Amino acid sequence: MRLTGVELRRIAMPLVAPFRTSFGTETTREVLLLRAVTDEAEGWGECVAMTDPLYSSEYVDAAADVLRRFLIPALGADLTGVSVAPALARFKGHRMAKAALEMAVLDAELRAAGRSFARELGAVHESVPCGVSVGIMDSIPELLEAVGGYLAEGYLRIKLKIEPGWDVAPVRAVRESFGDEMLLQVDANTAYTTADARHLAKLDPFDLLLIEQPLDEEDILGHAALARVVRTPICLDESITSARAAADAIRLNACEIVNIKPGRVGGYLEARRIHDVCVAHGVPVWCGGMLETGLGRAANVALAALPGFTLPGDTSGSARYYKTDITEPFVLEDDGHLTVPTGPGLGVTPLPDELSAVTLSTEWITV
Ligand code: OSB
Ligand code: MG
Repeated sequence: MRLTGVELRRIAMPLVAPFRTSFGTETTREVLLLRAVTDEAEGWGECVAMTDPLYSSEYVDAAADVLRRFLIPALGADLTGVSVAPALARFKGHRMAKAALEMAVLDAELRAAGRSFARELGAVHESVPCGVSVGIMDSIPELLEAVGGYLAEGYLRIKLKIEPGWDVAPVRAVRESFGDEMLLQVDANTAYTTADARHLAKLDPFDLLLIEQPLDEEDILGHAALARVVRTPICLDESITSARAAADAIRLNACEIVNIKPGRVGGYLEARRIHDVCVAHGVPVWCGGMLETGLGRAANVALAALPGFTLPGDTSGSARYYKTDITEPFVLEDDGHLTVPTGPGLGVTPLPDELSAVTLSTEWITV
């Protein structure tokens, strides 16, 4: 396949409600989209880097810069999806930028061949069970109302964002209000230290599925030490930057469960390798999210249909974040599942009017 060039497009999508985590509050999702133009088809990539480097070191302006100056020029005209990562390997880091480029090229290749992401990745399910990530709120009544609303919509698992000062009380309130049957987990986004181990053990009585990334992303041994004090299974998100990092964390007993986010690990192909490593070790995985538009959501839902994804992911419907998506929206079925797209490539395409309504700028990079 011959690559002609790549369009970088900045969009700004207003959120239906502010989304607060331990690292900040989002009201608008700024996204960098890529459109890879080849002689056979066009493909779309979505970069999950956020406006500020608060979740990881990456941020959207840096992703655009590294793509424009280094990554796109390094591709060469003749390529396929699997050739992207090796061509970019000598550039350190910038996994979210690399993932977006690989996604766009892979999408072009699969659209041209009439194959879906799901089939290409090895999906074995036609639909996937969905959870929802619930931000930090100003009060417990407000939280209970939000959780009640999501349960009424059919979400099968609730994830509460936590931080020091918003942990045991909201978890207790949600557990007591909605019962022992509900699948419930928490995500700290690195907000604690090993000195908080005894405090985090106070979450044990609430039968959480997992606690996600309590400590710093580099603190693998700290998570292993914490795992010896808390009974709730530890799941890593930020720390898992590659299949090798996943294998190391598992070997060091730093996690019992892994959150897989393709952007964080450099692409869907590396995400599949993490899935394979985890399956080989008997470690359950689930698909994380980064407030994706319908493009990234389509690919995530395909990934989540692989056999090792045995826990519901943060693969919510489009309406969780956006009143209007840039593709046909993903809508939760009554049973709390999303249908895995089966069309060529991502199986969804941006709607021209919706896309132009949120576009801030475009830039064409010739290869
Ligand atoms: O830690 O999983 C996270 C959103 C942005 C950055 C990091 C995280 C999240 C979420 C929401 O928890 C996931 C989603 O619903 O897309
Ligand atoms: Mg997380």
